[in-house]
Amino acid sequence: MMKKFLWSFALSAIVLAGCGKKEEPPAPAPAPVASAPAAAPVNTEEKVLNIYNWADYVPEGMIAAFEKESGIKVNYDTFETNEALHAKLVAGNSGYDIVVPGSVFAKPQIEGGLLQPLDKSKIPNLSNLDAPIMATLAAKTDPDNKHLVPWAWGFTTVGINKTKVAKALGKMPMPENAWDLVFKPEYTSKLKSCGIAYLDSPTEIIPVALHYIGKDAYSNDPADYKLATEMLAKVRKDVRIFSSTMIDDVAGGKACVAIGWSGDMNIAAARAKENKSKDEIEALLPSTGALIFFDTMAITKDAKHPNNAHAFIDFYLRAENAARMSNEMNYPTANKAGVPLVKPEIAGNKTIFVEADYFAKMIPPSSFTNEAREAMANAYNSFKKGK
Ligand code: N2P
Repeated sequence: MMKKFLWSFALSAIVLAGCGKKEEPPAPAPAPVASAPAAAPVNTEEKVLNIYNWADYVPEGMIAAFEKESGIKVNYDTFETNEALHAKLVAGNSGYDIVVPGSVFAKPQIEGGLLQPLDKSKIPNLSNLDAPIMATLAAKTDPDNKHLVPWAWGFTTVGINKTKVAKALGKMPMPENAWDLVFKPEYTSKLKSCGIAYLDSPTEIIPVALHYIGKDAYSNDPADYKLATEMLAKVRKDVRIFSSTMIDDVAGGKACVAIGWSGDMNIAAARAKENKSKDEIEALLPSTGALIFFDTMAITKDAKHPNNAHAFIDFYLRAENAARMSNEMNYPTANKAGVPLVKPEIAGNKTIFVEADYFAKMIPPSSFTNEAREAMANAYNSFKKGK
């Protein structure tokens, strides 16, 4: 009888831990020695979690569901660029527990000690992640996958309002390489009438410009930056918006062509439909390839709520939550267990989950040295100013 009771107690403790619940098993009976026994670790953190993520990246209700189940109050803030997040982390005391840098920035952040290693024993759902993706992340960015857990991946590409672009181009056919629409004066001079928008971030635009002129998107060579800047200068007068609200700008008709993110362009397409617009919006797959990005969750080195952070990471890694992200935000998940739960129309959308043939053409993320980041910021700022 006693034996059976103990067994079921142990099992329920394991099950509770697996559910990410906060209950702790009662302390074991004191051992018959004079010194006090070591206390079982207790989560003494206040029930708060501060998250800083990209805008338009979390399905509606997901944070509320976590709060309800865990009793942890989440403060959820958003940013628009890797630069904005990076500046906060470098300054220190950001107040955030979980941040979601692109892997290109996460690497220097790990090396700079801005992120803390994960306690993997608190994240059993790590086993849901796609092993080849994790191996790539380990090889290129985060040795032994110590710090980073994928939120989503996607790519930077050209998005268009097909209807408006066709009108603005008139007799001119669509180019074979969609990057021409945003970088080639023959096209930009026509499309400026319906609005060209670029993401407002050096590390989004300069790598794409480098790729367009046939250079390494993550080049460290100042001569390459000079060439990219010269190319960009030719289209500067045609660019109307440097956007940090790209979904609205494209869905609302302020821009007909954009350098934007794949999922956001798909969200814009869906939003335009909801708004009963007759215009058709589309993310394109440029013939020379688009730039892949990987956004990763990490815990800041000075996080005040690391236990709560681990609990949230494990919650997000449940197959059904990962699938909801893909279904609602239009970004592919790196959660293998979640993939079968993705709706067929999302899984089958070639501009969300790209096909193997196109994937092979895409430019994988690398990382920026501090010097390269600085060179990009300079190149971008002079481009933006038009000088
Ligand atoms: C947020 C998309 C972020 C993608 N909607 C760029 N890392």
